[in-house]
Amino acid sequence: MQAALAIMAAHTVFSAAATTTVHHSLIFPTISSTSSPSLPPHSAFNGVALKANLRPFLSLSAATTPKPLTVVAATKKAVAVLKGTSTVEGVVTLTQEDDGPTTVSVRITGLTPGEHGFHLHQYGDTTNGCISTGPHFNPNGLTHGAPEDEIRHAGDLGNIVANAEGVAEATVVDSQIPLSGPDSVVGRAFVVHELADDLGKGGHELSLTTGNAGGRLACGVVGLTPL
Ligand SMILES: [Cu+2]
Ligand SMILES: [Zn+2]
Repeated sequence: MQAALAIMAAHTVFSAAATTTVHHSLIFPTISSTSSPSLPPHSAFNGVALKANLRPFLSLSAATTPKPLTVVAATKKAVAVLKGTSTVEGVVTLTQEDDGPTTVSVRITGLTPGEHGFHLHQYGDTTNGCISTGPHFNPNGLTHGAPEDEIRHAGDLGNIVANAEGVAEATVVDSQIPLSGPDSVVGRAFVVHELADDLGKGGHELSLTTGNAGGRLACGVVGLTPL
């Protein structure tokens, strides 16, 4: 406490010299009521109050930094509910053990029989329908490909196949779509397309960006779910 007061006092001098503090007194109007009579008058003290408030916050976040590193070794689970403007809809669940591959279980109904491109797109933003989910999730800046290709978007999960009833069920295991870390797909979106994804090999002008998979039938944002 003595040390903290000493630091505050030190900042008092600095702040009083360096800043005008009209805004501070508006932001922290209650702080000055706790001021000790020995501290300088309002304008200088309120500058200190701002810094004194920031310091504990910063040291708190520094103290908690190691914690996520230990929590990483665990099962993670997420889900996406896909909807669109048509009757196409579905549910996608994702599970990942530790830093292993992610298992994606897909069930989508209302499709035309046959292949449909299936991707993770960059944004979990559906404010303008599936269009606002942006391009394929591509953290490494590569061109479009098949899931088994070395050169692919992380979001390239290939095709799912609908049966005669329009139901597509699949289980995909992929190592480029983790549920935590800098390339986490939580908060991004799955999209199922009108047409087959040509996996970058169709020779169409869109083959190397979208696989020429046509319109976006349904999409859903990936969110965390209980284990
Ligand atoms: Cu797509
Ligand atoms: Zn792609």
